[in-house]
Amino acid sequence: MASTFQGQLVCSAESRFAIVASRFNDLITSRLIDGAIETIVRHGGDSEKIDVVMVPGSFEIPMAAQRLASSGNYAAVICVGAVIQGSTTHHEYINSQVASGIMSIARETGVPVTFGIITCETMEQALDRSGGKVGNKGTEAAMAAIEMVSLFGTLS
Ligand code: INI
Repeated sequence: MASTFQGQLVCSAESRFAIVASRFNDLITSRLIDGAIETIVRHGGDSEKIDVVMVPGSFEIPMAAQRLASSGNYAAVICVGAVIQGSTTHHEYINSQVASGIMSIARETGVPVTFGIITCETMEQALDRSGGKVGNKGTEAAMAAIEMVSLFGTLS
């Protein structure tokens, strides 16, 4: 009989979470931060145990996430940002570094580090994905963090 392991969307009030957020496009990232906090609290977390760490832009998110994940102080690190395509290829450099940076940190530290970065073409698409008609990437990233913390709890 196979054993199946999966996390629950329940978090302990003892768990400490970090949210790393970019100030760039803060109209969007403030909505992602709100979504992430609301989700943690709705699933049993304590708002007093959530630290929000602001960085200048999405490019800087992995640097702060690395520091937080390796501190040993957090059950998970939730990254939120918004990279909106401009008239240059600047966004492509940011996107590739941020996605692979976040995955490397999670692998190196063993701490769940989740990806709540909106990558899109227009501000309208970003609004849709930050609490508008296509959901909220901050909420999604917080749910993934809660589930991974719970899953790792069952595997250790
Ligand atoms: N940072 C973002 O978070 N989103 C963007 O859309 C963006 N664009 O398009 O320029 C952006 N740029 C800043 C970048 O993340 C760094 O902060 C900057 O390059 C300094 O390292």
